[in-house]
Amino acid sequence: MHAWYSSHHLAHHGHGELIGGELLAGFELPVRAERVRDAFVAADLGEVLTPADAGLQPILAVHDARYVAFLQSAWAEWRALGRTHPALGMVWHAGLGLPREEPRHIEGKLGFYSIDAGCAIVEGTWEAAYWSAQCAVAGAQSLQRGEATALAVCRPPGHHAAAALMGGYCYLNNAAIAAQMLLATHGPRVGVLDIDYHHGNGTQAIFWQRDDVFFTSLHADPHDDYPYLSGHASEEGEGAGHGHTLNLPLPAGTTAPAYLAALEVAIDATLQRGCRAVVVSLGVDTFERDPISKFKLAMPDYLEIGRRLRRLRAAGVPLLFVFEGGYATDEVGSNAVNVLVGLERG
Ligand code: SP5
Ligand code: ZN
Repeated sequence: MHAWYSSHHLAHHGHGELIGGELLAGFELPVRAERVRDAFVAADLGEVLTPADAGLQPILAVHDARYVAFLQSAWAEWRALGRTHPALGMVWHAGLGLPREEPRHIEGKLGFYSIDAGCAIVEGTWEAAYWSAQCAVAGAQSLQRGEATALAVCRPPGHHAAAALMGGYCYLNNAAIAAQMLLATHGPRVGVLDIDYHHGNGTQAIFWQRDDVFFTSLHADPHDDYPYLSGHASEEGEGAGHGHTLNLPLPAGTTAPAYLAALEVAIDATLQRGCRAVVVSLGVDTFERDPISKFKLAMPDYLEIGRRLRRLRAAGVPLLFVFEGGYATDEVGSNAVNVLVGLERG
């Protein structure tokens, strides 16, 4: 198996985060992706490769062109105001139900293109987000060449980003970009299995009205945790997409037995829908010592998650793992890679 990694992610750093009303040092740190890459090497699972530049096309197949242009120019526009600190919006559109026109002022744009205050923009944010997406693109291409498994060591993560919205540390939806690509070779239906602790609201929104991508997510009950506004079991997709979204919210304090039972439900549904490739949004913020989460998975549980995923492999379904959340920096690498070890070695 190959892991796709780009050191460009290091350019996205030095920003804080609004936590409980205070601007504090953020949790989404560069060391996270370094740890995942290092653990992949240490586990001797395969080669770490640097993605080629596939350009904007695969990104624009999922994201609005004006949103992408905003991400590219946001830092320069912020700097033009004389500011050198990270850019963070303070004005939210928040569904007034009125017509939406793109603001010209950067303060307006930051809000217009955000679901929350979780996405500060620094000088290297676009560079990092672009290459994070390129890792996912290269991972999708691995599967398109016939490989059974690949890992995209994406950072920043992606599953909270929608077609024209950033949020929750995410700018470009790496998993959605990969799933969209895989439709061309593995259609008519591709799955996204999101096992990050948080609901993959951006991915859900992107595929909400579509029947060609089946989205299923295990996550904290939105009554307990971020993103609060979505992730209920009652959300099943709309129009042609009805029945192609499956949410499995779990309570605070969830441990392996309940988690693995929900994972089996998600795997069953993915097979039942006839998905011919699956993108796994691999967040390991379900870990018991994760600093922002309330699930209680232990290190060996990640091996077991991988073992359970063997059922997809046995059905001939290739798997692309796309790194998402996981903030316990000492264990994030081994937890993420243990999923792959469980899959490969049982
Ligand atoms: C990709 C991903 O995992 N994004 C997560 C975004 C979560 N944003 C909300 C963070 C709230 C942190 N609460 C901290 C409680 C510390 N005790
Ligand atoms: Zn998360």
